[in-house]
Amino acid sequence: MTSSLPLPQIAPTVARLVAGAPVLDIHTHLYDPAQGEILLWGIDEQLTYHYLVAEAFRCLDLPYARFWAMNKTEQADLIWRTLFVERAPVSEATRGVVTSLNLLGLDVGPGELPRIRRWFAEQKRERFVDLVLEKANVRALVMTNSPFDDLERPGWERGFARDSRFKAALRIDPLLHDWPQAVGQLQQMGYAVSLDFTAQTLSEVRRFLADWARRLDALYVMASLPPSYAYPDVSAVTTVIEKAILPFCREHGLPFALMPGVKPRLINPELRIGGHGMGRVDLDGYERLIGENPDVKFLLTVLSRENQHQVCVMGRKFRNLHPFGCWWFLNNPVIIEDMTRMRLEMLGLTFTAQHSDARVLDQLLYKWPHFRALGAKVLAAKYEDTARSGWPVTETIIAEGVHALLGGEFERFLPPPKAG
Ligand code: HDL
Ligand code: ZN
Repeated sequence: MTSSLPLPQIAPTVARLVAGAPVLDIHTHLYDPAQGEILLWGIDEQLTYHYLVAEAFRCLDLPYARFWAMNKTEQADLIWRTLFVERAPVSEATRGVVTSLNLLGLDVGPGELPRIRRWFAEQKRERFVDLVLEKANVRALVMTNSPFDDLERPGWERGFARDSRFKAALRIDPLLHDWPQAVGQLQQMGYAVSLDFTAQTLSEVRRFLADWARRLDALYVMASLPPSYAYPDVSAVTTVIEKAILPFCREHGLPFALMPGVKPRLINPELRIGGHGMGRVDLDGYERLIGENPDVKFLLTVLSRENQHQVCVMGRKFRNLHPFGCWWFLNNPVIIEDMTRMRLEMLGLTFTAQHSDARVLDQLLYKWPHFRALGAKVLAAKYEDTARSGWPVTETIIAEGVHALLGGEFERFLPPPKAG
């Protein structure tokens, strides 16, 4: 064991260890390179990320339809001009583009877009995947894989050689958000389901979950939920959770990842996938759901800042609950610092501090560096507090804590895989 560090050595040691720690990124919208074009990468995909589209429209009188009629390059040009040339990239998402380009060693400035595009045009996707994962120091990541996605499903049905760095998660939102639509798709996939929740329908939904969890080798089952959902109610959501998802998770030993707080209907449909809103959640129902199923493991990330303290209290009550990440509208420095410090002070090292939610591969080159700087700052303060209280803080202790927060605790939380 290394000797305890003098107080002034703690912050630099934390900074070095956080900067150098390989990350397991437990929630992304990236895809295995073998899945082809749905794995997004490159400057034009970065610039047309829905966060930036939404921010650009704040500065434009352009009719939305005119923007959507443009091709990807034209959209990216407009966003670059609007958010990077006519204004400084101060927001988290615009600053992220700068960070990622800088980490790739590219000169960044208002007039640099043509040269940046030429650099990307020379890159090969497979090599770029290795380059980004290496520079971002991401040892593995978890995708968001939906059998209900007509673009993604055929590749899984054909099968492909997996890249072991790209783990899978079974995303099943339509089962909860739009049961009639899900029934139609399940029937087309060969499952004998009907709109009524008969014993056969529920058994067939469980078979669907088992088939796809096996096909994906999924680490967990995942769904987002509206702020209005309050377990238990008389809706289809509760029936599907209680009669299909929980029995499946219990039988197959997979965690159920809950993501409450997203409004199901777009609050501005003109922005397309950038049009979602958020709301504060009544977490009391989730306390019941998690507390009444101690033999099921739950991952939880909630979209509203106002909910974060209660999530920490829930984490203290239920050992089958693993809070994770600073999700979506929370992924901003001012909130990340607050959430991470509160979690450390209430949960110790028993949570996953961040996930990238990256949709474009290049985003790993900003979401992780931005978090590492903040995480190091907060973690150093906590280890200094521990040292001031008299505990011998060593480099080994810090390295173990950093590993826990960046994927190690998630791996410890995952139940051992069950046969079959
Ligand atoms: O539901 C989710 O997983 C969210 O992360 C959405 O995909 C959202 O559009 C997003 O990309 N957030 O970062
Ligand atoms: Zn996501």
